Amino acid sequence: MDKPSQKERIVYPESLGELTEYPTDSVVDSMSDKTKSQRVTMTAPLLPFLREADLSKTAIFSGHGVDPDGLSSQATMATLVEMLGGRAYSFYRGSFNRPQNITMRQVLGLRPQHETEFNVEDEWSCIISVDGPATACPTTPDFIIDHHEQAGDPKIASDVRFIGATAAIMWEYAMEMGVNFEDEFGSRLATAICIGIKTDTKDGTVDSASSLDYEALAYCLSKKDNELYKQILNFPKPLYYNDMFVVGWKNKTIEGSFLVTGLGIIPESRGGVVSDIAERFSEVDGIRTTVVVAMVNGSIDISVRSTNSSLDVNEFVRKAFGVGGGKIGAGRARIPVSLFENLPKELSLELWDTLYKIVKLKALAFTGDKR
Ligand SMILES: [Mn+2]
Repeated sequence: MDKPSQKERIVYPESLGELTEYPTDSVVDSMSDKTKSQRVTMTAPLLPFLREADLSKTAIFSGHGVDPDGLSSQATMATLVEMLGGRAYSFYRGSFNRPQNITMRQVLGLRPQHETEFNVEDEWSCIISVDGPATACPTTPDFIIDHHEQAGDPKIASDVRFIGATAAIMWEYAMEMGVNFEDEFGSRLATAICIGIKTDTKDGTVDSASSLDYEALAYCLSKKDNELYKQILNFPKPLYYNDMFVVGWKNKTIEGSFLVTGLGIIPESRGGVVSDIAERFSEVDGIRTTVVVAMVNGSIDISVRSTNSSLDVNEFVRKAFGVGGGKIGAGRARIPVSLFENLPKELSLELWDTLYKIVKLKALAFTGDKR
């Protein structure tokens, strides 16, 4: 199949003109019934291209870190690739440093490899990016299926819709391909998709959640393996979680509705706790924005959570810390400083003290007028 034109690459209903994004529910609601039915027939627009592509050795990449939406999107895409006669290999970035992701991997038998295992020299026939910035792929992907805004075009075609979860888009492809969700394999896949959509849409509460998210979630809930699902939802919380909560709570500084705290020096394998604590502390009565900082493997890791709708978290993170970014309500900055690695303990602790003071100062200075 010839490379599709730019117009084919960007998916939108004809009637909406040059919209480059998939209609969100508010747009869909304002459409006439005729337009709505056009939208319904426009499912899985990349399937014809995938059918034509050489999928014999396909690499599937996802986001900067490991998360349930990325894992389930990769698992669904891998299933489609195999159904189309190809072989799929999934690669993750970052690390499995969250206990729920570790449980999900184990319970569902997922086997993604770290991106360092990917060798561009191996003859890959196809590269697919799902649920993450495609520009982070080691090479320009052939296909992009995503709900994140993308900075560049793929080689062949993309399907980017600004909805709650990539897993919901992938579910649509799976339905179109006739994936059997009734057998053991299918119910495991449905379980993965459930966790992906639940997590990214925060149980349907994020503003970007769309009817496709709800439809996919409802369907997959009815097909899931309930035992596995419960195991993942009720994942065992490691002991260090409570230790870290205590450390974070003891170290906190509250100014107005801002809470800033530091967790000290922690290993990469526990790095996921930083954003979990930010999330938990921002639920405290009277607190609207939480900044949690830790030194994780020689990097300064800062996580921000906010329920303050007047605070632009992306702007806050960039202005306060000079790097990183965010989306509505959540942000992160990770400042790698190789100089800080493998220091004698005493020096590490001194360094941590100073760094924490600096982060606190910057965070509170910027937010002084927005308490
Ligand atoms: Mn996602």
